[in-house]
Amino acid sequence: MMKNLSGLYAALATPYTEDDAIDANGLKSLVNFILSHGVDGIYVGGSTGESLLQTPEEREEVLRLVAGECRGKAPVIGHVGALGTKESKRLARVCAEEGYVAVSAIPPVYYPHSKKGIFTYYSEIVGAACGVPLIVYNIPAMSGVKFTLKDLGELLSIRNVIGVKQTVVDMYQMERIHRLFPDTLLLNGYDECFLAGIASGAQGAIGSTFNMMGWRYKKLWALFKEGRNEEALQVQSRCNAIIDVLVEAGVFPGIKFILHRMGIIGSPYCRAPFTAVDPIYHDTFAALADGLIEESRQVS
Ligand code: MN9
Repeated sequence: MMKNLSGLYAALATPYTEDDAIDANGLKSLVNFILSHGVDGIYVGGSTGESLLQTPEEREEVLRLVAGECRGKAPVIGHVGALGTKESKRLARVCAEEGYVAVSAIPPVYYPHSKKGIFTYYSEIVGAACGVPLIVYNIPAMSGVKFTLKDLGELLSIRNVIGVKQTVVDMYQMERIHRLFPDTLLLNGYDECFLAGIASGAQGAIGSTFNMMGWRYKKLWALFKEGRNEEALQVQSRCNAIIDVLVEAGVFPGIKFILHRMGIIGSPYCRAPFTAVDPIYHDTFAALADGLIEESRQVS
């Protein structure tokens, strides 16, 4: 059951209109661009989607809009993690109504909760998801919550918790999850570690840079499966040369700047307190965007 959710999912960016509302047209355009270039599905409302900067109503709106656009075309995973269980449960119900194949959640952030509190949060989300399975979003660098292997094992023993979005550079932990919990759907979270992740047992990935160059990861994965590892590494290195600049300039504003320049979304802005890309990066990003749009035409 879990293995059939393996694949590449874009961690969808959320475009906004000039007056800071959810841009429904931008979302549709972005979803269709992504799906026409080799990505299998969409991960909605995660870190890249800036969900924690949106009101609960806006998060619901995005979940519904994207589900509507993907219906009959591609599977969607809905991120429902929030500061409080109540909001997460509400969003999990929305995902169930809208036909999401899975829900996913960061641990509850800001307040330091006991492990028991965190496990109960996940159990309650699963309970609200009406049978839709859950993928734990393990991202200690941003959530501040470090799961040990034992913790992950405990979470995975909750009924209907089927997988982990493993956004951790420690490939030893990736390999151990794969080895010790072989039935787990294990999805790589850092695009710059994609090759290392799939080599360590990940059965797919969720990535922010799949918004703008998903086809490269599809190619990389195919090369890996064929045992052409040096060529796979070359593709990874080409991706990472871009990710290096994104990390320096700010990943999410950088991705949106590029998507805007590619003509896929109508405005490049992220929600405050994110700041716009510093002008010193504009030329570099513009050149990258022009190269990527050209490359995308060759693959579609
Ligand atoms: O969803 C993304 N995680 C975060 C996955 O942004 C926290 C990644 O795709 C990263 O943005 C990317 C750059 O570090 O690997």
